[in-house]
Amino acid sequence: MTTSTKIVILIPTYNEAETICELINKLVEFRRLSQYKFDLVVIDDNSPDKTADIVEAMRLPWVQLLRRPQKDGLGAAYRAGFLKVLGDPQYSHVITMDADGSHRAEDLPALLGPMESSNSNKTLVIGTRWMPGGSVVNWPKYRQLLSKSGTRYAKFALGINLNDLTGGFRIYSVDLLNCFDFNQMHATGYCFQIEMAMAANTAGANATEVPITFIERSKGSSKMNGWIALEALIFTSRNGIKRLTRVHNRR
Ligand SMILES: Nc1nc2c(ncn2[C@@H]2O[C@H](COP(=O)(O)OP(=O)(O)OP(=O)(O)O)[C@@H](O)[C@H]2O)c(=O)[nH]1
Ligand SMILES: [Mg+2]
Repeated sequence: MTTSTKIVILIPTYNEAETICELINKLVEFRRLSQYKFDLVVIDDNSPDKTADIVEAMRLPWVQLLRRPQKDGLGAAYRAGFLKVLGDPQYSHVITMDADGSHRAEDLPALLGPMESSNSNKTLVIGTRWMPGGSVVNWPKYRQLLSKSGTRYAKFALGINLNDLTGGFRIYSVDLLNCFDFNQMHATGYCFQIEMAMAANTAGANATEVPITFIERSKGSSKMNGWIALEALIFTSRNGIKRLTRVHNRR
């Protein structure tokens, strides 16, 4: 760890009252033992189940809450979170993770290793389900198929050589994030993760994949729906056609 390494974790929440405490308590424990004294920003879209109040009641000085007025999708929540932390010069790296228990604090050391050893300032570390050592637990077969085929399609169409383009357990260096134009990013659902991977690829990021174990949520409810899957399909196809047209015109 260099003296300039300061990490902030972003966690978007919508109706995660049943899971957020458990995750933050795991992060408390991880932070206690870790050399990294990271901060945490929870970005909540006015969850009716009072997720934000639960976070506030924990009264942890290193945890901030970004309260947003209404549900506006994962992408918009993350963009607001990124804009907030990029305005704070103390941070060098940003970790993103889900609140529903699917991303395990236990996998953080595996992600932090490549961040630490990266010799580029444009660092991306992706927690990957679909590589040797990676796995999913209790995830229905149709979700596995959707995730794997979505990534394969996006990998081919967008020319990104990564094996899990829809997962959100990642580390970005701030130098990499500063290359992105968030005003030009509009994805709403998990398509946002594809959009971020595409932006990282365009910016020439030094990307490393590490295997993670992804656990299907056992509490609360998924925000996944048909529109979210369709959004990812349309986004990938549109940008894939643009890319292939560019490649063709260069020939
Ligand atoms: N602030 C905010 N957070 C959201 C929104 N939609 C989803 N999230 C959060 O984003 C993370 C991922 O959402 P999930 O419901 O787990 O969606 P998913 O991981 O695509 O779907 P599953 O795999 O079925 O769980 C969770 O922490 C959610 O609470 C939203 O509109 N606003
Ligand atoms: Mg989830």
